[in-house]
Amino acid sequence: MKDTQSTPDKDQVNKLRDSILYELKYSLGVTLLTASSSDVFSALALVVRRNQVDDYFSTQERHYQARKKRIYYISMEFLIGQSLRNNLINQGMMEITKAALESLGVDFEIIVRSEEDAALGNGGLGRLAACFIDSMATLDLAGSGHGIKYEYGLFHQQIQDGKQIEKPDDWHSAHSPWLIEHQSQAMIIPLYGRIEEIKDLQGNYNPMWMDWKIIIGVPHDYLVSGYNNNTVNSLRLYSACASDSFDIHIFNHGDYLKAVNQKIASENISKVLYPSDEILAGKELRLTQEYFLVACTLRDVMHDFFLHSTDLNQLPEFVAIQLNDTHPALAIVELMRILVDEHAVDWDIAWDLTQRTCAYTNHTLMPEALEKWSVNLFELLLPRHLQIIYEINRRFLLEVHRWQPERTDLLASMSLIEEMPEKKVRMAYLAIIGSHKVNGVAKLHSDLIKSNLVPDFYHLMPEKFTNQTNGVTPRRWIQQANPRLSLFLDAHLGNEWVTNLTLLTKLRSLASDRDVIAELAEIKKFNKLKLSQIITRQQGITINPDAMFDCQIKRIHEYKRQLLNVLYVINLYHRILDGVVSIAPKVHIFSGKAAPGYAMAKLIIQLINQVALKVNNDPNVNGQLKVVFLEDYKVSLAESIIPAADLSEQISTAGTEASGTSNMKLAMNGALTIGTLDGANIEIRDAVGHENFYVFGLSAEQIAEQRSKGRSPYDEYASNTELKMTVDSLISGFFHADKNLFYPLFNMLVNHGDHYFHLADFSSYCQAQHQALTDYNNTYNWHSRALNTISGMGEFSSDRTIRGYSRDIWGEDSLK
Ligand code: 26Q
Repeated sequence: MKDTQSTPDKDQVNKLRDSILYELKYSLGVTLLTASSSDVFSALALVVRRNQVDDYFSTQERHYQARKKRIYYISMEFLIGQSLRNNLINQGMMEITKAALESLGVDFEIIVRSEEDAALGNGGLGRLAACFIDSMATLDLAGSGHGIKYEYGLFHQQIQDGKQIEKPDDWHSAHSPWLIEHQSQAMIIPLYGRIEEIKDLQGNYNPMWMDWKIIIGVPHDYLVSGYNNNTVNSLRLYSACASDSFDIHIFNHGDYLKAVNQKIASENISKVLYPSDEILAGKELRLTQEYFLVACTLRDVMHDFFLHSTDLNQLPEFVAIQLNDTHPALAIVELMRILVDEHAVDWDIAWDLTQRTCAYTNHTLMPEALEKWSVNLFELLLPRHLQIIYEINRRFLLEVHRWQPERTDLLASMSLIEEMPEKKVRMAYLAIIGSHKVNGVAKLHSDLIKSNLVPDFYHLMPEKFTNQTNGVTPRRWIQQANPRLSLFLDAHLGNEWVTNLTLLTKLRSLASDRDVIAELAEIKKFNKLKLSQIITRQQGITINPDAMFDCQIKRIHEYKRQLLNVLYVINLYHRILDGVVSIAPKVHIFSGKAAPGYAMAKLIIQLINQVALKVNNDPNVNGQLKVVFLEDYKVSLAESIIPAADLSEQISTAGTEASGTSNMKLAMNGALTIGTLDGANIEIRDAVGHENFYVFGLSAEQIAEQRSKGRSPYDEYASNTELKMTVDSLISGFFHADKNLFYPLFNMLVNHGDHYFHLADFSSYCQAQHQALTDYNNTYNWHSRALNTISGMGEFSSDRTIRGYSRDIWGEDSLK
């Protein structure tokens, strides 16, 4: 069933309608009359999935026959969001479905919106993984995603009295129509236990891992359709359950409660996604999750490989394993264990095969975000893996010594084991030496990996280090999120832009065509109206759709500097009250979640909400300025905000944001950017034209210089009256009766070093903001620049990124 024309074929519509009714009746046990929206959603999703299944089998067969290299993208997070609309688009079923639902008297939009987001990720890293599997299918790569089927995804955020409250996200995965459970492919994963030091018949040291406990991994396939190409790949999500045989042992000894408790403990492994990003929670359960994912995936890898060959020397020809950050870095160790212990491969050969198979993507430069796991924890959980890590390290340090015999300091600084204050395994170092390629996610980031993060590793093995600038899928972020812009692009460029986004450059010739610009302005206006309705529904705030929509939507973090944005808002508010400025109406929109244990980030949310309360209700502001914090940021909400944005806030301290991806989504949808020279902002600015990007702030180099020579935030604060007045109002009782409430923010800025340079960048940020607001008054010019921005964004499709990975990391043949 595929759309071949714009008015869908009647027979096909009828067939689809009958299929929906069939699923309603026989899978869900309801009739159309008694069905809820979510029943209709499920029925439709089951029909769509049935179409995908046929294509899935033929794709797998075709890839197998072609002996394609298989890409295993391992990630602790896949932030999918909703799937129905995306699958309808990629499967070419959109028009037929709309017609079929209409014939049933059902509202298409209501059905599509009733789908719960699959929020199996925190933010950028997880959403990148979701964009990548879309692109791999669209490019017909034999590429699958491998992750955990968390029972609870990222928490729901509620705002009560301005404060973030977390609520569990039970996404009812057991009933998801998209997941196909494969009990019959359940796999056995050993954990805990001890090492028996024994020798084999030849007298060689042959340690045995004994007395382990068993966890069962059950794979679930979520099918991933390529765009309009009949390719269907899979995202395999593993869930953990207890093993019966293991339980029986305890049951037989009569300890029923202990047995049940152990069963619960095993099932806890896939219970919940850890909700922190960039700040680490060194918990045993998290390490167990990481190992569980890796162990399950590698069983699939070996199974698939042996379908092609029994010669393990061919492993790197048939398999590429991509590690999404260090979270799955144990894949390197597990692969070594499988090769050496289970297949008796010689260590050196096994190591060579492992390195040629694995590659590692780094997503962070911040030292506090680098994963390190206590050696004691390893010993308890994975004793054999710890031994293997020690052996990898021993050989590696010999190599370091041969390389720089004089530099004995390197033996400690480059060791996989950190000694002080507690013995820990440095996962990034393990990932680097066990991989043949290490990439950053934007040019600046990849340069900083080499110069700042791991310079010694770079000097020892320079050929390993590469860059793959992130991208996002235009199927979701333009076609699905912004259907009007999508039609506009179809009309002016033809439909090819969807898979060849560089065609957007052709728009440049239209940037002075008044009719075209008016059309684009109309689209933006429509999207802003829709968002205003959502804001009014959620917050009861009325918004002027002609106001400039200034959006900062991302996780709440000090380094992302939502606080800088609020400080500007406070300053603007004071200036409006003082009658210093009369501005074009403006709305500052914020959305994002803070890690539940991150007090400072939560306080920033509270500040935004208190400022919003004050500003929005102040009659003296006269509607010129509004502040909105939209609660429960998630993929589907992003799809509503992004098409409506006029200005995109990308204001992280230079050198801290690895890439950013919302910067790309917003710019492709015609927002101009205000931003620092950080992450992918630099490349975006070059691509869209410097005149369409409000740059401000210190460069990464200047930040590094100031960090090393020392600065005085107190002097910055005290010597700038505007800044002082703004920062002082945090503790004046102006925004909250409790003067002490925001003192920690004040204190961090003024007395505790302002680690992220809010104060240093404040003036230059205000100037850039002022310029943007002035420019916004020239409506025609603004929209013409928006068109130029869109036209420059072609290179930020994740299709381009995946082609880059194929060419530079997985081998060109993976694309054929
Ligand atoms: C690690 C160990 C224990 C618990 C949690 C974690 C953890 C979880 C998630 C650590 C980090 C993350 C997420 C990081 C992340 O999203 N990074 C972002 O990746 C994007 C895609 O490359 C970049 O665009 C962003 O710049 C980067 O911040």
